[in-house]
Amino acid sequence: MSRLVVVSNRVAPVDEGKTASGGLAVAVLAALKETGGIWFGWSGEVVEAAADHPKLFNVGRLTYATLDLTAQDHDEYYNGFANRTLWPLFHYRLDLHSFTRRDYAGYLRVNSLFASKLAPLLEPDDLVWVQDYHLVPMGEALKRAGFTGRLGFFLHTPFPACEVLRALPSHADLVRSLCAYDVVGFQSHRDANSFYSYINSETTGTVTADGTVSAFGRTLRAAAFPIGVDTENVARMAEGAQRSPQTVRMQESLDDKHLIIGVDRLDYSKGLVHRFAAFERLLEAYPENRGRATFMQVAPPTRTDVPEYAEIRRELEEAAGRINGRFADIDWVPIRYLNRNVSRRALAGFFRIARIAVVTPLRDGMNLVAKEYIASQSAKNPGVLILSEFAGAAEQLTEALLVNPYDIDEMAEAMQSAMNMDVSERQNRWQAMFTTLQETDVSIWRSNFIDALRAV
Ligand code: GDG
Repeated sequence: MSRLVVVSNRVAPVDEGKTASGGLAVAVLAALKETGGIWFGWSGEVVEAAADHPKLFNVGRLTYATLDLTAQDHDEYYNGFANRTLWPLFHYRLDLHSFTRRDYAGYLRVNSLFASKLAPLLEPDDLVWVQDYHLVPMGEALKRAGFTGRLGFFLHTPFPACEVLRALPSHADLVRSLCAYDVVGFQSHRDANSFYSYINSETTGTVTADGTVSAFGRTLRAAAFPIGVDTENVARMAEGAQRSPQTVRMQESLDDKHLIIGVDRLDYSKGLVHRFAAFERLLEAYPENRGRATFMQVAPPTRTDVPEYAEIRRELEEAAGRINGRFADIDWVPIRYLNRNVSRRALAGFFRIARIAVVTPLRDGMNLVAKEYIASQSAKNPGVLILSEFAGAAEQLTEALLVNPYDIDEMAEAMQSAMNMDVSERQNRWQAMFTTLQETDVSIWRSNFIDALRAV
């Protein structure tokens, strides 16, 4: 069987026996262990002078290969073009999107550097699977470095509508380099359709009904491959975690109030400011919820070198302080705002006891928190998911209370109906979504993509 080679911006080596933390890491590791292979990417280290060769580290049949970045590469490729140009653009934030030729050159340079260091490790029969927006030009660069085997790419973020993408000065190069892959996967049909419409309107290429794209002298398959979670595993962890000391402590501290939970990396795409405003509106418009609902937002900081992230953090601290100042009572604080990471097991326990999860990004590729929350519920007394229609997950989890996150009143109304929803409606909605998650879990995502690549 062909080896699998996964390329991602970050590689998080884990010793055998320990569990990987994130959804992607779990999915990728399982696949790599099955076929043997390489996981290649940035080590996470910023150094003065980068080494000539990747650091190699073997665990069984799997090799981790990592490169360090210089401060200039990190600044231009990662903080610059990836996180200040592509990330806001792909999340429809033209107001936050900035473009400089310097950052763009850094992005292309690091992609070429990665390709030149990976190419000598490859065999012609390998399946190379590149992950995410940091590495769009990697496939083309690998071809330039002499690799002739099969190349796949998966985009974890949304793919924006054509008119939004056109704001990127190098949009034509970006799409041309996507077309260098043999299989390109998107999170949702909406994203795949945005890609097709770009091909149809901005190039001389064509798209057939089954997603075969012919453009720039290449033929490739582009389609939706919605990522999932390890449903059974999350469900088992949540069931076990409900008796853990942290969950018990949380339950006791709630003092019979309903828990409303939000869990997101601290990122402006996640709609946190709007969400806080909606909770405030709930307390204003439906005062019976004062002293009856506690909203806990877990938001570990990320990308702290990027100024827009410091700004969103400031805005949220201000909102939490103001809302708590306005409504708190001697025995109840409306918002618990945790600006730090919580262990996976503790999160699973909190999901299990939360009556409502609010997952209301302004845009999101998929959103795994929505899926983890559903997987964590008990069948007898499940909670309610409030989900943004602009998360990729909304295409699958249609039985959630779907909301427009820009409509604060609508979100407050959804919280109010979730607070009062009877158990049979909660069970019906949950059962339908749990079945969807079982049918589309992360192992299915991974095997669908790899099968498509193998079939090339
Ligand atoms: C990108 C796309 C797409 C969060 N806080 C803590 C914590 N988390 C975990 C969650 C979940 C993961 O991080 C976040 O995944 P999301 O899907 O919600 O969002 P992104 O990080 O933006 O991921 C997204 C995803 O890639 C996969 O393709 O769905 O659209 O933006 O697993 O539980 N985990 C722990 N402590 C925390 O405090 N342990």
